[in-house]
Amino acid sequence: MSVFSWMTAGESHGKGLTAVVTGVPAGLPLEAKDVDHDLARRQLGYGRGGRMKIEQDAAEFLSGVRAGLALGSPIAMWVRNRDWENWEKVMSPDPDALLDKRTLTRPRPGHADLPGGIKYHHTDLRNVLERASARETAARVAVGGVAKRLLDEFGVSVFSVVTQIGPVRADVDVNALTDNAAFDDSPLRCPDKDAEARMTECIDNAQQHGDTVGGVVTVVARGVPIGLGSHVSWDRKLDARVAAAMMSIQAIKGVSIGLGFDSATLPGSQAHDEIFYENDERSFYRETNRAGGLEGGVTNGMPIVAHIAMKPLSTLARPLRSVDFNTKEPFVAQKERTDSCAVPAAGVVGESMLAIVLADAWLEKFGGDSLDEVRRNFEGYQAYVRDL
Ligand code: EPS
Repeated sequence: MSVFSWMTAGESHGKGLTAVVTGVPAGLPLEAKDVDHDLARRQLGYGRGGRMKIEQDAAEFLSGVRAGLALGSPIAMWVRNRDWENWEKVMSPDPDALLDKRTLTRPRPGHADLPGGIKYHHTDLRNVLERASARETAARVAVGGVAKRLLDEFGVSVFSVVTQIGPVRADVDVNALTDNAAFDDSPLRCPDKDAEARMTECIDNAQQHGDTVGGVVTVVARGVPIGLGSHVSWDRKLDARVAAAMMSIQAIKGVSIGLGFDSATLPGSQAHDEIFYENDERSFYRETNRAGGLEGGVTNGMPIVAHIAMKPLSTLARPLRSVDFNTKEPFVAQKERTDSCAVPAAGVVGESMLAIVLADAWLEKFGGDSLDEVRRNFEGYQAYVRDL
């Protein structure tokens, strides 16, 4: 069971999104701006569609925080959907909601529409779309903001970079990056400007053809101590927990850590990180990071490096073939307003998921009811590691 546990609720065109987080130590400084910064970053990126012009995401704390400090009680956050005003009659919880308007009966290949509709006995597939939508990631980013705030107290930073859009790969030394600042303002959050120009062309081209495009994001956490996660059981292995968290993000189809799939092509002599020792602050250290910061499910003190592959979004302006759910007649899938590329946004969501997994592992190892207690536990352990 997670120490830092959380859940989200909310539909894409409902009133808004709710997130509840438990296990946050009392005394953690927390303000809406800590969360809002990433909510705004998640809305950016070249290739986003009309919806992002409507929304201006901001979180309101409904409980668990007083005078800028966490109380130790469950934290509830609320992110309003501004688009609700356009959907109020259709999405109303009241029995007189307009159920015959804006129905979805032609499932989009790649979305949860068809399997979700069959599983839950829905005939209007909007009932699936509304929760499967990546709108839910705004609530995850709010939770990630809380997790990042905790990690920040201990000098851990989490950031991401777009390394591929469609077939265009960037040349980026991810181990040399230290934060988001250098590229957060660029259209695709990519430090390789030549590649970024070709990436935007790739998105334009897809858009012109009514198509969508995916890509790869690399998410990095720096300042992570040795010893988070564990080798002792499958469900405590931190690499597995990172992979599951990343895979749970809408439209993510692949996750790898460090050299990932490339390590399968290399001899052992080139796939691992040799061990060195200095009798100073560093103690045991590495000069390479092929493992992406994780060995045997345990952090090894190097940055965590996770790559996530996003498929092209499944709502297409020029839709694929499908079958009407009710009449069983062949049709093209339903057209819905959509983004043509949301890879930079997925990077911000990936940061949130990595921060959440790390906050959980952090509290598992150094946990206490108050921030002071967590700090004492952490500092005691760090002193032991330094003295090795
Ligand atoms: C999404 C479809 C689009 C995106 C949405 C995810 O929404 P709409 O159908 O309202 O145009 O904009 O993403 C968000 C709303 C968001 O906040 O990221 C989908 O089908 O997953």
